[in-house]
Amino acid sequence: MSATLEDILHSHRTGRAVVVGILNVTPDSFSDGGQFLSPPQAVARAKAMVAEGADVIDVGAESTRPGSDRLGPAEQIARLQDVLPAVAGLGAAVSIDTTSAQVAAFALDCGAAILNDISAGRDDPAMFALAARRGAAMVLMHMAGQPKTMQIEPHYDDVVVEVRAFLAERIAAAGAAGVPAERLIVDPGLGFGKRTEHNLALLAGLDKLAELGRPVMVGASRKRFIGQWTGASAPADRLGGSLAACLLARRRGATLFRVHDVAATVGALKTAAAIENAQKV
Ligand code: HH2
Repeated sequence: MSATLEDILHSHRTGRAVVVGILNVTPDSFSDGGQFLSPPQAVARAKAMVAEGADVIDVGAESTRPGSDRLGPAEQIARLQDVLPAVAGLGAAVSIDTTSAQVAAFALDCGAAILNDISAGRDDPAMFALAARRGAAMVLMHMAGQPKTMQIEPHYDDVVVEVRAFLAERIAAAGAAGVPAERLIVDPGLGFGKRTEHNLALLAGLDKLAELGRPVMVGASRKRFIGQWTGASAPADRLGGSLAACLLARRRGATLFRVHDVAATVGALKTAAAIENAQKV
């Protein structure tokens, strides 16, 4: 059974693992660009991920890979309009990966329940007001800079302390705009203005982000740093590292896992849970 929105928003208390399947309706995403740009392919992909056990389908129409240019709301909506209504009818919660309140409002009208904003409400001042008005849940992600330039010499004195302070400040900003903390999920934004050592420190320090009292989402899936130890240059070859990151993130308190490989992730999480809950015999 897919998790309900309330299950998702309570997952940090119950420990329920929530698998978020990525649906990139884009020609240029770093891992699967162009594979799901046509609406029938996108909807088929969403159906397959739900059958594999995804609790949430995170739909995005704009790639935010390092070096990417931003895409306007009208272009995003054009890519989404024949996809979102069908995906919203599949039984999993739908999240919209956008920083535009106009795109987010369109997605909510189509049945989405979660706004996944990689700018944490900074790109578009109307985003928090929309979430407040419509009672939507929201993912607040940390990003240093903008996708175009974020990988040029990222620097932190203490990445875990700084990301945590940023997320705390954004939770407060959301609250001031009328979005209650109970509707929020936080995300360290792996790969968004971070070098490998920053990504590793954040994965190792997720318990410090969990102390914010909100569910923590982690998106390590197939990212470049994941290929570093195996030499896997093709994103699709980074499954082993993606699963390792996911299981260790869970150990440190993350409960939402944003992934490309849903079946493998569900299997890994279930196996790890069985081992952790093993009885003495
Ligand atoms: N990563 C990407 C996009 N959106 N949202 C959250 N909350 N957390 C993430 O880590 C995250 C995200 C990048 O991955 P992907 O969507 O596969 O690639 P692209 O941006 O090239 O479409």
